[in-house]
Amino acid sequence: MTAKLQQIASTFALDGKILSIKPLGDGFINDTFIIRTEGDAPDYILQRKNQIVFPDVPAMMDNIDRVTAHIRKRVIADGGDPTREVMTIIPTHDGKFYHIDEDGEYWAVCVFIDDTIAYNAADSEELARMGGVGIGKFQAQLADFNEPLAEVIKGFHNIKHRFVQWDEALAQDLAGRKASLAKEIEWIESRREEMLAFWTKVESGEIPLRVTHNDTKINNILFDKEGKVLCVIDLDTVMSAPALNDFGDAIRTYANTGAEDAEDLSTVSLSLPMFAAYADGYLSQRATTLTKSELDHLAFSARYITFEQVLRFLMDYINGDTYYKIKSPLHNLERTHAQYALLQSIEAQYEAMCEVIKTTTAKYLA
Ligand code: GN1
Ligand code: MG
Repeated sequence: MTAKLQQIASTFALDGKILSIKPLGDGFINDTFIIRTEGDAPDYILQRKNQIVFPDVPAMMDNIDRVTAHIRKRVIADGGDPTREVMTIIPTHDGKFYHIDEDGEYWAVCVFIDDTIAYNAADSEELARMGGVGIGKFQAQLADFNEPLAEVIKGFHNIKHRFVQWDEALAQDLAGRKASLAKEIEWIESRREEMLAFWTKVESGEIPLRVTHNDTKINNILFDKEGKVLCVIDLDTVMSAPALNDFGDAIRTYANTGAEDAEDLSTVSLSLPMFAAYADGYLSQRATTLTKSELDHLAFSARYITFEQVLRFLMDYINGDTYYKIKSPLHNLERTHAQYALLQSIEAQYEAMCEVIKTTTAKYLA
């Protein structure tokens, strides 16, 4: 543990003496450490927030503070365990939810919830179903949260905004890679119209805004030993957005038979049984609340979010790898290809996915 990390950690109001601080996990955005403490005191997660991605960390932490306070009340009212079923963020000694170090870097701390499992991939339909229940419940807990939330990342899942960034990236061609990417660029361009057409339904209000997580990939959820969702973590991107984002982004990970960055593309496809299992769990919590238009676009949301992810990985490659952390020079291009293989598999099974949503919705509306 470096003296610097120790000094940063000590600005937060932690219980117990710090034993060690070590790197944890492999997030694409922030740097994450685990603080182990002595005796009965909880352990903690310390994160250096990525300022390129999150330009207003105080506003982000304020979102998280208010949203977790709201969920905590609901958990208590339902007789749950507020120390385990919602994230607890820890203030500094002077009462802020972030610390700025001498280099101008932002840090935040939350309690580490032990005896939980985080998965990088769903390994059974039961787990996928439980994941769907968890995100459905999370959205339900926030259904009556009516305060405005800061837009921590401008146009995060707004494809119209993503195309503005995309056009700019192509025009600038910062890394000089555009010429070698004709095929991949066509993947994006050929779907531009249908994706923008969907966004007009959000703009018109046909698809409502709700409080959503916006990054529901499977490793952002803590499961208990029985396979039930205990707590939804990584709340950095909680914002007002279409609820569909959370469904689509979950399908992108739970129902992918391969890895997000698989090099062997034959391993990548959408598993219809996993899709059906997640949809069943999610709709068990949400079918009676979502509008008809939302329900009608659930299957499409998997195409939408996966397409957006292809665009974002490719755009980062075109920009010279400035957003996502990469493990090798071609990593963003490999991610692009692997997510595109998933998108093609989703498109090929789209009618069957729509059928699944129809029958599952009918089951819960009956
Ligand atoms: C990032 O923070 P993390 O690693 O859970 C990204 C998501 C992407 C995901 C791709 C703030 O998620 O939007 O879908 O990588 N988060 C942000 O795996 O950009
Ligand atoms: Mg994460």
